[in-house]
Amino acid sequence: MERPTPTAEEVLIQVEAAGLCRSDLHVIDARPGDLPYRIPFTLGHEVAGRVVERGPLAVGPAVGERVVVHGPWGCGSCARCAAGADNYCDRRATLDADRVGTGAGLGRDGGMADLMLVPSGRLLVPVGDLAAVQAAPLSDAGLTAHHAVASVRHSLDEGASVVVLGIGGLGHLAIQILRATTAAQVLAVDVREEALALADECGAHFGTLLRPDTAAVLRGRTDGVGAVAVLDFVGSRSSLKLAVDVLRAGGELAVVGSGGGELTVRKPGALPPGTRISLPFWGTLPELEAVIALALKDSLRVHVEQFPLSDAVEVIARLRSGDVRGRAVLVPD
Ligand code: FEH
Ligand code: ZN
Ligand code: ZN
Repeated sequence: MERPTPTAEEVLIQVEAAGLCRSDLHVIDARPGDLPYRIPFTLGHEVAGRVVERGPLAVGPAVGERVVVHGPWGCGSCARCAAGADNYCDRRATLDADRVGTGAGLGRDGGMADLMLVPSGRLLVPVGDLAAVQAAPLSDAGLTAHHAVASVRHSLDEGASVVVLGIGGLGHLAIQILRATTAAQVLAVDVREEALALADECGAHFGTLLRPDTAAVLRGRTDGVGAVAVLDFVGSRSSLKLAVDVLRAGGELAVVGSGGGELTVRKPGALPPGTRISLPFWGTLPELEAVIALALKDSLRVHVEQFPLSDAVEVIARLRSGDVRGRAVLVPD
């Protein structure tokens, strides 16, 4: 690729690490035209690096600063973007219609590369001496997990129990964020023994495999009342059914995973009375700053499997087959 030249407010960063996300698989597998992106473009929406050149109108970190990129790129001027909530940009539909891309590695050239152009320095967060392979996953996996916890935090009073479904790149960080910022009892569920071992390392109070009696097992850990919140990082038919079966009345379900599952919302119906459902997406710039701050005070550690960028195709295959523990991160050769 040609070396990009930053103009106006743009900033060029030397990529030091780019995380691989399940959403990358959805982008790769999408039928032409399914996504609002012009192809080809470079993947990588979970990026850390160093500022190497700034356009004449650039703001934010200076040349030489090590940063992480806020990956959802909105219009930059609506009320949501002005507050750093590009993930909920008010003009998303227009941006999609114009096929200008929704962010780094999502219709715009991303960080599975040596260099990457960022539209504005406002999208960069300094990471101090945090290792790049730790910082990069925090910009998506960490930020999305933090945003999901924030969506249910108001329910997490003393004695509350939270179920975390899916202990992968996001789930293992959600466990750590819950333990670092709430007093909730954290109950972890996955289909792989090694994921439960990771849950335990991250501080889950209890972990169990997904089985026919898992709902009863989890209710048993809540004195029968159920979990006041469920964070579903899988989003499959079976994970959503388990969520409904373990939710306490008046509880919160945050569906983060894009596993293709569906829920019927009807009264009367299967959902407990008072259930609140959210579909949190990525996170805001202020939340990314909070996530980096948690990591800098050693309250958040990403379990990383690091690979050279040149092995990207093989690593994508490993992620697809469930053969990645924690988060896969690619480092330019
Ligand atoms: C990115 C783009 C589209 C859908 C979902 C995602 C998430 O990976 C962002 O956290
Ligand atoms: Zn992602
Ligand atoms: Zn906007």
